[in-house]
Amino acid sequence: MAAVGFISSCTRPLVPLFRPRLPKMSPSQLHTTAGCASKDYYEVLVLGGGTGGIAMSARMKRKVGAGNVALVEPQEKHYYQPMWTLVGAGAKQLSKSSRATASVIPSGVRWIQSRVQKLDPDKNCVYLENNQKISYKYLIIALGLQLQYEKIKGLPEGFKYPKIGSNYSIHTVEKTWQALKGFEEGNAIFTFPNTPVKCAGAPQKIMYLSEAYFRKNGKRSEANIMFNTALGMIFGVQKYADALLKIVKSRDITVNYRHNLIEVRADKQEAVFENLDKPGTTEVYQYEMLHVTPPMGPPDVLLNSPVSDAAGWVDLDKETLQHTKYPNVFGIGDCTNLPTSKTAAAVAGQSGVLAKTISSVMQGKTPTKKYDGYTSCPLVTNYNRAILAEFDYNSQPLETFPIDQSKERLTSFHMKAHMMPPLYWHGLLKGFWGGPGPIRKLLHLGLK
Ligand code: FAD
Ligand code: UQ1
Repeated sequence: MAAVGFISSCTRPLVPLFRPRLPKMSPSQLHTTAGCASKDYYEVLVLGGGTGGIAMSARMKRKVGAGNVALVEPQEKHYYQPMWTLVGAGAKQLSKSSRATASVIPSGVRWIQSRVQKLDPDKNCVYLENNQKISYKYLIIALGLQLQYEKIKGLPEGFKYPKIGSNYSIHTVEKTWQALKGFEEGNAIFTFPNTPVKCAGAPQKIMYLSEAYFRKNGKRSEANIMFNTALGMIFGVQKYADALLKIVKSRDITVNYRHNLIEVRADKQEAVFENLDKPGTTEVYQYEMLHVTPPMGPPDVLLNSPVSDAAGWVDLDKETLQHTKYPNVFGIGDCTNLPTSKTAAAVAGQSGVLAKTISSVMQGKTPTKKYDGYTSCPLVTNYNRAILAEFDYNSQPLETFPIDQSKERLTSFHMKAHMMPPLYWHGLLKGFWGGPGPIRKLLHLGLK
């Protein structure tokens, strides 16, 4: 729990004239609250220390200076989630995907290690655990989304059994690799739920990797591979959907559309799907391997919150990322209702625009910079190939490189597996990477 002091109202408290001299601290200690003088008002308060929260803390610290930005995040570790696709396929180690939260919080940004319980934007404050109140001038909400395994009957307890895994959670991603390695013969089933998800390509990336693994290990003829998706299409952008449909056909993968996982009987290795086109009808599939993509939704704290829309997502202007009702409130990433695909690449594009929006608001100007919905999904299709999907709010391709990115390429795989992690840790999280827009413009100079 953070040792941040209490004030009785949400108005700005007096700054103490004297603070005790603090002993020299290591970088990680600098971010802990223990032993540090505490405040309960910040010029910028950031909720959530994932991709968007850390990136925006770094940008805001540069803007308003050390000591004026605080970040609320309960977890000791920060994860580079995009690596989990490769962890589930046995190509990377889980330990390589994490760093101590203290080490990714920019110096000069105060880490309040707690959980937001309530937002009160009419009074410019939030409440944390133990009813601790923190006030702000500007608020950035970056709370991510919530995994809802419990919405599937038999989960999460079914993960105690073998043959089932899920790349979406730190607790289950290594089980995917166990299931893949232990595959003997039968159905290998990959699911996609009936809710918005983060990285909408990830549910099928692990399927292509599994197919390649079976081929490499002489198991392919024993495997009946199925993509059971609640959606009615394989991917939301026509250009990449066409490429993926060719791949599933050539690799003899069955796609069952409008099939929504509702129950797992892990003791019997059975998965139950509802057919969304025939309400009330269910189909039971025996599995030898099951990869579950769970239903997802907004974090509990946002449900019925004044900052959220009816579904619970933070309600933003889709171009400026400013809140539709509270002009000093902003949002970024998976917790928002921005109508684009939820990815770290989208967070990168949003972070550059949001920094400009906040700058304008701070100067009393109308924000002019516009987010175009940029998002990207490197669709890994093999242990050395990927399709690099990049697109905008209109589901139109917005490709960085002047080549056909819908082709499976070694270069796209290298970019995903080897270039993205350093770009994430040293560019995006430090507030220097706002997406590939400038590179795209440069590479397309002179092209139509
Ligand atoms: P997060 O990074 O999830 O951060 C949310 C933070 O809020 C967390 O740290 C959480 O602890 C904190 N929090 C939650 N509730 C509270 C609370 N009440 N109080 C305080 N803090 C709270 N993206 C890509 O661009 N490319 C990819 O290839 C890619 N692949 C992916 C593969 C997988 C398997 C997964 C799981 C994700 C992938 N993504 C990919 C998606 C990407 O990781 C996310 O979209 C991105 O991390 C979202 O950032 P965020 O800041 O919105 O949320
Ligand atoms: C990206 O910017 C990003 O965030 C750092 C990702 O998340 C890890 C991505 O997966 C991708 C593809 C991008 C976009 C970057 C380029 C160079 C196309």
